[in-house]
Amino acid sequence: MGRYFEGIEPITFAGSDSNDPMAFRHYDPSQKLGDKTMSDHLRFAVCYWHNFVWEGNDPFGGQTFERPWFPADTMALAKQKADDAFDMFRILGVPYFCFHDHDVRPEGDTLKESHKRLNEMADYFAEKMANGGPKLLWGTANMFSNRRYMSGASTNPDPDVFAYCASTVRACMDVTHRLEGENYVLWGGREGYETLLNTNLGRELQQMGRFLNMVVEYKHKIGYKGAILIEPKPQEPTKHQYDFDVATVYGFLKRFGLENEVQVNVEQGHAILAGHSFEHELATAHALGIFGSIDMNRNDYQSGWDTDQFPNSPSEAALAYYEVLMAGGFTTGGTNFDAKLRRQSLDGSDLIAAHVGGMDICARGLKSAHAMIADRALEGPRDLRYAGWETPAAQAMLAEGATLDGIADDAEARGVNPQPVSGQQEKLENVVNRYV
Ligand code: XUL
Ligand code: CO
Repeated sequence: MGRYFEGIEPITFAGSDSNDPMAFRHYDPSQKLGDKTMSDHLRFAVCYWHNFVWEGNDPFGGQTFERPWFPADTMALAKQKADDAFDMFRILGVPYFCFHDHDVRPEGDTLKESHKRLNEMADYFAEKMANGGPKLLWGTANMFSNRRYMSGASTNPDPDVFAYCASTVRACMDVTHRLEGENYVLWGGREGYETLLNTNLGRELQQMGRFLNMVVEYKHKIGYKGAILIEPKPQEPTKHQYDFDVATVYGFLKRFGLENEVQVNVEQGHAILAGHSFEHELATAHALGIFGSIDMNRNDYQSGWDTDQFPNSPSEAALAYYEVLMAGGFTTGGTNFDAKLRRQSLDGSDLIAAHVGGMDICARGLKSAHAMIADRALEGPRDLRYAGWETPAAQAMLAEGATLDGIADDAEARGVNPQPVSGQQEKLENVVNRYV
């Protein structure tokens, strides 16, 4: 049987004048920005699930895509799917990929059989990865699709589901470790509730905290050096998810003593669902010291759903990479496209073109962000805005030993009478637009 992407040539950089839809106009992997190449800054990853598992269904209709490996319910079809997936990774030239256990192997009748199949697929991947294939950005477990998880994974009222999850996460962490995955992600798609009427919220949070502590202990036990990442999302599939947003996750980590062990994988679409901007979530993660990685897929602003679309806004990408660079750039993290086609985009070439456009938008955003930082275009005005705080007298107000009484007495003695200063928002928006 022929390969699915047969006839599609590897994508190359053609420069910004090119009108070839199958070429990069901005993403020049070896071009240096500062001391790193674009490829090292962006660390692109392609996700397995939306590209090779999702069949094009929506709440009102079923499969629209036809792929030669569907339904991938045998190991032979799972391997055919892997062959085509790695062809796509090679065509795009991405350095990383990501997968859930459920994406890559058909589920077995027992836990043990499922894990055996997962390990067989990991062997298959290992061979391809050793032969020039991409590396693993992160591995994860799908603990949300099967009906056993309908009432939660670690937060389930049934302790046997908690135990089932322990076995599943152990198997997925082992495989991620073996494939030298740089991160292990936990997205709590069912860790929340549909209605408080049947939910003991306090108990469920305790279960989730205990579970995450055991995940971290296991990481250290097996000597896994990658990062553990939580992926916040406020709702969908459940009405309310406990990992609502970055700030909520930070509070949860603090409560369970995990703020130095676990970071966040921030997804643009999830930020939008939470009523935030992507840059808000990234700046919060940076400020709290838990920035890890990003899922670079936007939402439609009108639908209110998690539409997982490829990024296409240069200014949104610029503001996102601005925050990524301000956080010091990626270490173990990267730019994962947790993005899917629209269900009318039927062809293999649609899959490639979608990633080409997404990678180009990110590269364009990165270039703008890098230039804004190099020129201190925002940092200069920002420093001036806070300059008053750099004086010894102002710093003393924040130091240990300062009291409300002392500061109040001093303010009254000096007769302080602060005069408002312009925030210059429009001028700064104009500055950003110059770089975009
Ligand atoms: C769901 C989502 C997941 C995670 C991995 O909204 O983003 O695909 O990225 O489980
Ligand atoms: Co995601």
